[in-house]
Amino acid sequence: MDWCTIVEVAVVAYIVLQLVRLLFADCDLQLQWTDKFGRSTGVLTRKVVWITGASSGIGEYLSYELAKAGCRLVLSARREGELQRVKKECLSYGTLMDDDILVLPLDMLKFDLHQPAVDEVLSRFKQIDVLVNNAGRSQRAQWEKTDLQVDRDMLEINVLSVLSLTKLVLPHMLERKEGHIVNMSSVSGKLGSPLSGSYTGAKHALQGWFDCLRVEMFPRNITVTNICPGPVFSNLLKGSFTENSGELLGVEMKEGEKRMNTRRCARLCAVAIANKLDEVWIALQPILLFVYIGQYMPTIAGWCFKRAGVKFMMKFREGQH
Ligand SMILES: NC(=O)c1ccc[n+]([C@@H]2O[C@H](COP(=O)([O-])OP(=O)(O)OC[C@H]3O[C@@H](n4cnc5c(N)ncnc54)[C@H](OP(=O)(O)O)[C@@H]3O)[C@@H](O)[C@H]2O)c1
Ligand SMILES: *[C@@H]1O[C@H](CO)[C@@H](O)[C@H](O)[C@H]1NC(C)=O
Ligand SMILES: *[C@H]1O[C@H](CO)[C@@H](O)[C@H](O)[C@H]1NC(C)=O
Repeated sequence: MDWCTIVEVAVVAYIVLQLVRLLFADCDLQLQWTDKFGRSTGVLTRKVVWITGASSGIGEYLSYELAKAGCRLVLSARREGELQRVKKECLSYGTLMDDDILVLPLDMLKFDLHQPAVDEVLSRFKQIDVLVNNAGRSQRAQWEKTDLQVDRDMLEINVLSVLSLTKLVLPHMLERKEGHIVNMSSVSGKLGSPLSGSYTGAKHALQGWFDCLRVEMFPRNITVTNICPGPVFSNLLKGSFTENSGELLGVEMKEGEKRMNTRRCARLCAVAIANKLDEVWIALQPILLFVYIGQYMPTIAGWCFKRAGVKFMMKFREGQH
């Protein structure tokens, strides 16, 4: 065999190996590698992490992962009782003292309360190392029936409230010359998800805002991470928007549905944060494959998704395959 053939065989073997890895993965290949060989979440010990939407779902379980890693935590959401429950569970791991966890009720839609909240965190801990913008609401609605007010409300909660809080925390991070902003985007921030027009639009917007921020902040030692989960068990569908303004979807996710386990998703989020990755995708197959095809072969993906149709796509989103 000459050198050319050896190189060709090596390249083909490498591609096949990556494809096989991908077929069995529940997250993008960089994150999968980092989970096994990257820095442990222990590097986050004693860091001050502020999580919005910590009373339920991904935010709740991320709080548990970070408590195990010994992070000092600020837990925010609207329901104080639920936040106290999460705090109790965090304390049960024995890594934190009562003083290390601040329960800070905050309605993200009350923009004028953002500055007092930031002040309270800083007066308590003197620093904010990581802000996790996780609070958010999803949607099920037909595009043409969606009230414009729903689009407005979606932008308020999933984009503008996040921008507002981030802008108030950034000056502190810039002053310290270190900091980490984490955005909970979605697979819908990468692909057009049928029956979630306003949600998909809002997550795409967030993605654009943060991709820009990342480049501006790099020389100033501030990291920006976008996390894009696919379907994960949580209470997301209970509080989702519909087509009509002011209405809640009120759907419970059921156990038999094919969605990622919340704990696993939170674990991968923690790895992404500890290793300061720019963007991660966390999803079961075949959604993960859809994201890869959408990113690397957009023309082929566009052709396929249109023809697959709404019903077919929704089967995967609702975990009914
Ligand atoms: N689960 C999935 O399949 C999935 C997939 C992709 C992306 N995501 C994203 O992950 C994030 C977390 O969602 P989840 O699935 O964990 O849903 P979840 O269980 O419904 O949690 C949402 C959290 O956001 C908080 N929240 C909602 N409105 C708020 C407001 N106005 N002010 C303050 N907090 C508010 C809720 O707390 P209170 O009700 O106590 O305020 C709750 O803690 C969202 O950004 C979502 O878009 C989820
Ligand atoms: C950048 O931030 C990291 C922590 O995120 C810190 O350890 C390091 O000292 C900072 N570097 C500079 C130059 O400030
Ligand atoms: C996170 O999302 C907010 C808006 O939702 C955006 O302003 C911000 O730039 C994003 N941050 C990053 C680092 O992507």
